[in-house]
Amino acid sequence: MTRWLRFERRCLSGLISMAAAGGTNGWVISTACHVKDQTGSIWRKLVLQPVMVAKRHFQLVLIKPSHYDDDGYVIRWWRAMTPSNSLAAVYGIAADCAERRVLGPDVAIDIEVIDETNTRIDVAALLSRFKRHDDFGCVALVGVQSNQYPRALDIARPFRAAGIAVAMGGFHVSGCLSMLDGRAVDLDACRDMGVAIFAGEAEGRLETVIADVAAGRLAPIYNYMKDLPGMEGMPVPFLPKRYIERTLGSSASFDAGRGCPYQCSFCTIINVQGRKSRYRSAEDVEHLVRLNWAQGIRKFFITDDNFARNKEWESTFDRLIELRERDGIPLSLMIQVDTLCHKIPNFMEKAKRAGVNKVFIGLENINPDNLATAKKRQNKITEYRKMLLGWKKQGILTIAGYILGFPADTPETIKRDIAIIKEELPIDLLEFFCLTPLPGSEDHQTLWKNGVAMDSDLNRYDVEHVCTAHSKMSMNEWQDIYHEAWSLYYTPEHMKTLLRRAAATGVPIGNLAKYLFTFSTTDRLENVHPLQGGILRLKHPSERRPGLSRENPWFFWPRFGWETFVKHVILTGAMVRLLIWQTAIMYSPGARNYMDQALTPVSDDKDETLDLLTKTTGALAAVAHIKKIAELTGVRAA
Ligand code: B12
Ligand code: SF4
Repeated sequence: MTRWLRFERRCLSGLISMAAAGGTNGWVISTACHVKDQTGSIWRKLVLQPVMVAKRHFQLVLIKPSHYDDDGYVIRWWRAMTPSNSLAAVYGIAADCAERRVLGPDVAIDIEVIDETNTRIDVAALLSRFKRHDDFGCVALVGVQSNQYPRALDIARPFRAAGIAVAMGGFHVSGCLSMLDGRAVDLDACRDMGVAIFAGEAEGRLETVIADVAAGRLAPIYNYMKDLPGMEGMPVPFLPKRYIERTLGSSASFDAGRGCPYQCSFCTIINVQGRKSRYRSAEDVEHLVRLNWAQGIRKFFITDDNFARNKEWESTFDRLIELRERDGIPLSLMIQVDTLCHKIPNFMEKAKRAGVNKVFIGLENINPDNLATAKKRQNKITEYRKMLLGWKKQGILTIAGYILGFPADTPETIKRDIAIIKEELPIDLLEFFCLTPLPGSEDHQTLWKNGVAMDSDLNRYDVEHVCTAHSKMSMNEWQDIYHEAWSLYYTPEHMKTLLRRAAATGVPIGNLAKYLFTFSTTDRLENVHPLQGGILRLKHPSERRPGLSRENPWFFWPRFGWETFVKHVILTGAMVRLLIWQTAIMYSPGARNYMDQALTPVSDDKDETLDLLTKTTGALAAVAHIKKIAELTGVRAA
């Protein structure tokens, strides 16, 4: 039976749409899609099938693995910092399969979600659950990155030993199949264990995997790398509130698009998700916002690596603006953009109106020679101040990513560059990464083809550990300067300056103080990147990496308790200090008029004398190049 209904802005899910279609008691959606008619109206086409009482329940357990810390313990928190969009994306697709009863009208699909960064995996309970259902179902290891691959295999092991089907997807397997020979790096471990490898994206394909598991014919490999699906009308990322609440601030996530036109050599994304912009429609985005708002969730991390290059950025912002301004949904958004986004007319203004209050910028480095070696020529350091001041004008908090270990970097130049950034660039938060040959990137492929030594432990490919040699620094020097970078940037003096800049530019000062708290303490106290951080680190002796000795609980628990206590005393001190600074700055009489070099409006002549543009040969060349263009065209760079 087919039903059509005009796309209803307020419809929350397929089932509510069906009710609007005139009652569907006894029917479930078999397929659903959006179709536009000649008048531009959008219709939702529903193909219904009769519902039957489920005779069997297929168990689909979605697990997003974490990885091991330097002591070999799984990184897990009471509340993790950020939600997993990979889980939300796969859950959305799985829920759609369940709603459509893809295994037949009398087979239900029960979905369980485990994000290991905030939930301990109870293998015994899961195994007995499978047993209750005659082992009918599978474990899906979701969004597995290279650093999570060893842990993912360790999770798979007991399930495979019990004969449960296991499939794995995500950036490691997809990146390796896209750039390497199909066996590297360590993919044979999956084959040996009988874990199915899924490369590519699950939209439109997950039901094949589920059907194959149900029929007992799960293939060793599903490779869709050459066939990336369109995103319009596809099931949207979604997680029930009980899972979202396990992350700080109860923020949900979605990718409004995938693909990036640039060609940075360290990037895996372009080789996995492609360089063509694929996107969800504004209707899809509205649908997912309403689904979340219906469960009280209004904060979203839009995970597109570069939302500014999403071809539908404007229609997406326009729809979000409508939802916010017309329908009163108090949206709060974080987006990721490039350093040229300020050149897109209306982009920043619409971002503000749509509810963006945090923006992540891939700054990467301030030495043009470094950017050129990484093929990141689109990053123009001469534009950095204009772009950052543009965000400041909107009162939006900026977070910039900074990569350490490019060819021209040494500990001394890194220290100098961090000092220049603090003085001259109006960035709120800076986060550091080590340049890493991630499997799936061009850099990795080049080293791999040339037989250059790289760390064989994938657990360390978390962009925090040094994984290959550098021509100007020893590996130890590089690793040390990575950790030192955090304390060089987050000094008490600079944190006060950042709070003063926030008070002067309308950036929410309380919000900034919260982030300063996390960014200034996580690497130092927890030895992990803030993106992998959270509140209250949890550990269990049984979760130690195989091959490392299991610690005696009589030593383990007292030590763990003491470490936790000491850390929290230090954290309380840091929090109190930030609160005092924040309050003092907020109520100081001249707070709104604070001015420093970084906040000074761009004046091309004066900017030319900044250290940012004079301390490296690359910077001098960039300025000379701009002057030459200005002379030739008679126009100053906008
Ligand atoms: C948002 C994001 C985050 C968020 C959320 C994590 C998440 N995975 O959702 C946060 C901030 C927490 C984060 C942290 C980190 N991240 Co991150 N992150 C991203 C980003 C920008 C988007 C992720 C996303 O939503 N993708 C869209 C989803 C839908 O794609 P997907 O995961 O590939 O899933 C699809 C398919 O693979 C497939 N699929 C996936 N699993 C399965 C399973 C089965 C069974 C099947 C059938 C299909 C299937 O279907 C999905 C839907 O199509 C990616 C880059 C990117 N464009 O993906 C980097 C990326 C994944 N992150 C990366 C890294 C390194 C990290 C950190 C280690 C950094 C750090 N040191 O802190 C941490 C790790 C923390 C953690 N616990 O995951 C790297 C991984 C590189 C690699 N090859 O390993 C990436 C690729 C960025 C990069 N630098 O290249 N990250
Ligand atoms: S801009 Fe970002 S997503 Fe695009 S290629 Fe460069 S690193 Fe990758």
